[in-house]
Amino acid sequence: MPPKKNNNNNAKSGGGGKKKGNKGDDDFDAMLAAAVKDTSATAAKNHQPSAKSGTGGAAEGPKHRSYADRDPVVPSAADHAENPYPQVPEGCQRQTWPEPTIPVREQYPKGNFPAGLVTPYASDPYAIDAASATNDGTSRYLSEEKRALERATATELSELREAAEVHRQVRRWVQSWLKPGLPLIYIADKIEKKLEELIGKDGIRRGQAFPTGVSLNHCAAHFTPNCGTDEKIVLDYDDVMKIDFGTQINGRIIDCAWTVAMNEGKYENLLRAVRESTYEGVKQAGIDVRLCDVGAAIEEVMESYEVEINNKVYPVKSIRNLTGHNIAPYVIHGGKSVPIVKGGEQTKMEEGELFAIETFGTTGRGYVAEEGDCSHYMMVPGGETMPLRSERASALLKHIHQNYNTLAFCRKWLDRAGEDRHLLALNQLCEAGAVHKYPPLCDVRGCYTAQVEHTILLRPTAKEVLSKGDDY
Ligand SMILES: [Co+2]
Repeated sequence: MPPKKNNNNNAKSGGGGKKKGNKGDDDFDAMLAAAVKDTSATAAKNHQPSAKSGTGGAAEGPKHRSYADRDPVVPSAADHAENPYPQVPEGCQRQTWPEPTIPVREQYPKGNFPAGLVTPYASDPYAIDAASATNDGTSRYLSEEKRALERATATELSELREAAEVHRQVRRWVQSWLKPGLPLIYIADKIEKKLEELIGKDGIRRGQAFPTGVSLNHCAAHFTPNCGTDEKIVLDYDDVMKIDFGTQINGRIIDCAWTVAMNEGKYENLLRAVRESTYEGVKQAGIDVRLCDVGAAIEEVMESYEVEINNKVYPVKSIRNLTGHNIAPYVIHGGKSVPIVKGGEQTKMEEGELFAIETFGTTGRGYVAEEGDCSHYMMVPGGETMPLRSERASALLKHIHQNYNTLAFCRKWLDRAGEDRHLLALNQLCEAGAVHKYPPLCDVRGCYTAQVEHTILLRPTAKEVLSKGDDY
């Protein structure tokens, strides 16, 4: 999920949201901790199981029923011949196939979740000081001090790895049944339901980190169907769809996305361009690396591609007003942007930071604007304390605070939770500044956009590409 687009058409990020200084961060952490505490108290009460599709009865529960509930249960077994999930260590349970059914934490009862791709830093600024100085990027790994720091963040790392494993398993399953003709809302519902099952949904402690993006073609990001007319949109054979969903455990977020084209051959070079550009960004990222240098390297790879669609050759361009970003606890966009073109900020990446490295390629003009009805929203930190005149708006804000806090949410989720007819109140919350809207971000009509995104952790001793799988 990319940050809110910056309105300037150049890459220089104007975004004022520069929070520095640890005091503010500490206050914010305390606030979040308090929020988590009171949410969990009400979580059991608020948790409604989805409505059963009973025959003809006046069913209780949410009016907008999830499409995912209408599917028959698929029998599954861990030793299924085509099971793509990895074998697991002794004492763990292998995931089932053709449908994953075991919550990931039950698979790994000792908490030994699989690591992502761990790579040494390409250049190690501390290598010269280290006793074992070898400038091959391994000295951080050998440093006692750095290894001690790792132990201090073991819980965070374990939560991130579990969230990443849920992402890998959900997406691997999605890839097995995606086909043209499926309504986008059905795809999003199925992803969300499976995610909740595998992560062990628990209020805002465990669950989805933001709405499931299923943006098509010229739309690059921030589209998910609203209930109503959007339910009619189906995936076409010739569509290019960005599937962008996030998982989170105790606010530790995995933000990871890929692009699907049923007519894969037609868009092969566009898909390859974003994949290779993101890999380049991941490769460049590191402690003390300047964000502008990552952007320049990404753009160079992106621009080395062209794609021929319907007998016309298009250069692939980076979308210059979309970026990657750092991630803070319960906050998807932590304040730093990772550009995907040259000319960005000189700010450096720092030890311990979590980054979403995402690149967007396009056959269009190379920048996006807001277009169409909004589905994505997010409460601003502290937004729950804003005074409001309307009672309906106050009640909605309370619901948002309890169920999403500062995580992004979508209108469909409000409907399903019984908060239907919310649009007026939601708009009032936006006008009051308690909630921000994130409308679909689109390049010019008729063009195609693609995205690949991974979440990486700049660990003291090594860089870990947490969300890396054998698919991408
Ligand atoms: Co993102």
